[in-house]
Amino acid sequence: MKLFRAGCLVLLPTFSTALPSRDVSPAPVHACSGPSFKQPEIAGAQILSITAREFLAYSIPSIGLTNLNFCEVNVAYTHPGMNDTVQVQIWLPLNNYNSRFQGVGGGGYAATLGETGLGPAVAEGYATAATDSGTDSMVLTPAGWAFKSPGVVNYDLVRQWAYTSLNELPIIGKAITESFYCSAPVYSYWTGCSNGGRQGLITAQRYPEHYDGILANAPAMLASDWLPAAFWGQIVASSLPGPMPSACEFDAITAASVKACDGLDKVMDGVLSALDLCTFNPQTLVGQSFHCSTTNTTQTFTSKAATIVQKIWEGPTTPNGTSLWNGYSKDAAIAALVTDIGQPGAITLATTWMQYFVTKNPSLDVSTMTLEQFYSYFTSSVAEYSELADGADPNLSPFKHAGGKMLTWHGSADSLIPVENTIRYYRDVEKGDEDVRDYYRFFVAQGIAHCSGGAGYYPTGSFDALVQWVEKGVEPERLTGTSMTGREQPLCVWPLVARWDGVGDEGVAGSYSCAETF
Ligand SMILES: *[C@@H]1O[C@H](CO)[C@@H](O)[C@H](O)[C@H]1NC(C)=O
Ligand SMILES: *[C@@H]1O[C@H](CO)[C@@H](O)[C@H](O)[C@H]1NC(C)=O
Ligand SMILES: *[C@@H]1O[C@H](CO)[C@@H](O)[C@H](O)[C@H]1NC(C)=O
Ligand SMILES: [Ca+2]
Repeated sequence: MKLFRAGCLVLLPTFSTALPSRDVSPAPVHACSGPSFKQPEIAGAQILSITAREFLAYSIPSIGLTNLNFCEVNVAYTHPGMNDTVQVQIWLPLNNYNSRFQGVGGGGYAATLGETGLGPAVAEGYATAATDSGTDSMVLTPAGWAFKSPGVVNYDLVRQWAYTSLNELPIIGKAITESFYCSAPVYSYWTGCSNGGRQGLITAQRYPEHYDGILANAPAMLASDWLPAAFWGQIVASSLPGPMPSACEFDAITAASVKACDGLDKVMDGVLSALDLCTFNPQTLVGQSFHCSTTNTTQTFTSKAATIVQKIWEGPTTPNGTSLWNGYSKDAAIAALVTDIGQPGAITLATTWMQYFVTKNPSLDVSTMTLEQFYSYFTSSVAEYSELADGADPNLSPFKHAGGKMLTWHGSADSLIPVENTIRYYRDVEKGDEDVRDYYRFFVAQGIAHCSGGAGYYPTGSFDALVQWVEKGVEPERLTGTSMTGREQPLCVWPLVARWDGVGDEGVAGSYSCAETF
């Protein structure tokens, strides 16, 4: 350790507080070898091992990355008494380090280690880290870690998954980074979507000092409510006579509602941006025919499908009809909420949530759930897990005072986590601090599905906008979204909307202003 410390002093020039540009970033002075890293210190934890190896000219074909050169460090640790093992993986760029640290998040039940998260960050020169939170990396089920013994929830591990691992991740990640480059990172960022969005938000709420900037997209927060709520369509369907309508029929209803409301935002682009103005009633379709391309047949819209869709848009209610939770938007591809029992997606996440965490009965048959049972599971879920796992504390003042900046975008057409969840949270934050936009800004990505996909406008530059805000003080007023066909529209700071100027090219962001109405 002494030799290493001495090495740092000898090899590094004095570090100024200004951000070094890439070409003057310090070359790594530390060998990529596990035993020589300084052990990070974490309260209540014990390091089990630190291993490291160098990767040269490494490729990640699935995300189109090539020629990555980095030192991979794996830190394993435990919390004595918990019988757990947590893995943190850190990638340290060898030749393009930009003096910044980036924590990356997961999806579903996975906190997520792995190259598709770390790769993009290291490609841009970030020292980057992820954690498995001491759980396995199964996205759709917590079966491997939810219980200590059959039917007994491992709350320690749930808490670790929910937030404590997110305190330890940057402590370890930044310590290893500092040890490698002989200097602490100049700026630190978080990026994540879905569970990664929730991880970012809960970090801002509980550990406000860790990051200068947090990008927390389509956050899977409020899990205690929205996971049971995702089951609502199934409950409605089984309360109505007749077979479950086909996915085709649900898709056709979504397409009809987008078509009916497309022009309310004044731009016929196949994207429903004026969510609040759309009053389309699916009952008006009943009896009309539509073409189902998967079966190449002509089918007729049914009243059952129309009722299910309407109720999914309205959101779940108690047995006496009082609203329990918000619904999904009228452009979300909600077929998956009614037809995919056993398939990847919202229903599987909701099913395993109710089996393992709510009823503690992995063989619970959700297909026979009644409205009364649904209501009882919903209320138990909220009672037991909202404090533990929701990540929806609206008090961000510690983050504000720590000088942090946070951005969230959420696709309006999200059919897994309704955009209304984030709107609900942002409203709550704003209620407590009308100056919230000084440090936390929210954007609706019109027509974007869960984290990506959809006919709408994807904000490719959102992370760069966050960096500009943190490092240069450039407040993001709008993000540029690009569709899969190359059309552009701005995403505006919520609640502003992108208003077309009525004359310019509708496919160019410059033809829009951010306004209160369309
Ligand atoms: C500790 O964890 C291991 C592996 O997960 C398990 O085999 C063992 O039974 C656990 N011990 C206790 C005391 O829970
Ligand atoms: C669909 O069905 C129509 C007539 O029923 C037929 O003419 C057409 O070839 C079919 N298309 C495909 C792709 O099978
Ligand atoms: C409906 O149910 C909710 C929740 O159980 C209860 O708070 C409310 O008072 C009920 N309303 C009526 C009209 O019964
Ligand atoms: Ca439109």
